[in-house]
Amino acid sequence: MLTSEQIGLYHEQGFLLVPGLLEAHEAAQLRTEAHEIMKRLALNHDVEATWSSASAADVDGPTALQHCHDAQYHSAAFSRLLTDPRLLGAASDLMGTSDIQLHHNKLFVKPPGNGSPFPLHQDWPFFPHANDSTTAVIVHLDEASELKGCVRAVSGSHHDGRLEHSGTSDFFLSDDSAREAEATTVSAKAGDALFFSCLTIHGSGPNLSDEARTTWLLQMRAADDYPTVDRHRSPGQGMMLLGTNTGRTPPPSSLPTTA
Ligand SMILES: O=C(O)CCC(=O)C(=O)O
Repeated sequence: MLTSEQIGLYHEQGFLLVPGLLEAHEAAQLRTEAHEIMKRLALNHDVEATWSSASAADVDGPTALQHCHDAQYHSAAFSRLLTDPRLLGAASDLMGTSDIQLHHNKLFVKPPGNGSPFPLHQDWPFFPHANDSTTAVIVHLDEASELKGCVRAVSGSHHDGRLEHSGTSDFFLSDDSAREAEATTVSAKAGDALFFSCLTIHGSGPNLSDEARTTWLLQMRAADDYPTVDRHRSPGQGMMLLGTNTGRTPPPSSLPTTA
């Protein structure tokens, strides 16, 4: 699915933007679904997901971030996306396995003008796994420029291994100021997919534009990896997205609740 150059770049950088993984019209349809889900949810739930540690120096007043976890329980369009062969073909090339499980997925809408930033972090503390195989893909459902608060990532940071994080529900890099200057912005178009490892330092800026930024984020793991802490359960976790189950995942109830 991917070229050897793309796979090599992923291993070098710890992230890879795959342009045009979805057609523009597919991204546009999913964007409409995402915004309709968010409107329905907002009638009944709090959809706010700004990190307690987020601070947006450039925004006057509070920032906002809408989220919806487990999007496949809200629209079948996202069930289909979960097993999209283009997405999983690329994931398989990058993860080096053809047996891939769902960890969780979520929609994010960063509203115009005051969309919340994400502080720099690695993903592993949110769901520690024995082999750190967990890999994310952000599918962009509309354009993500620097002004709209696109992702920023530190190239090569996955080679540093597990770094110390602060926080209890959201985990952010303890020593983020040293890494801020190293982060590069990864702007994307609708339909582009950004893959990154759970060890890659990343975050994103505030949305200062006049349009929402809309993304769907899928977290996957290799089927022969397993959680070491009972943290971040979600419905459908462990579902085979690609290949077959090698049967090692311990039940969450057998795991400690802290690392
Ligand atoms: O989509 C973004 O802006 C960043 C999301 C992110 O860093 C995360 O969910 O771990």
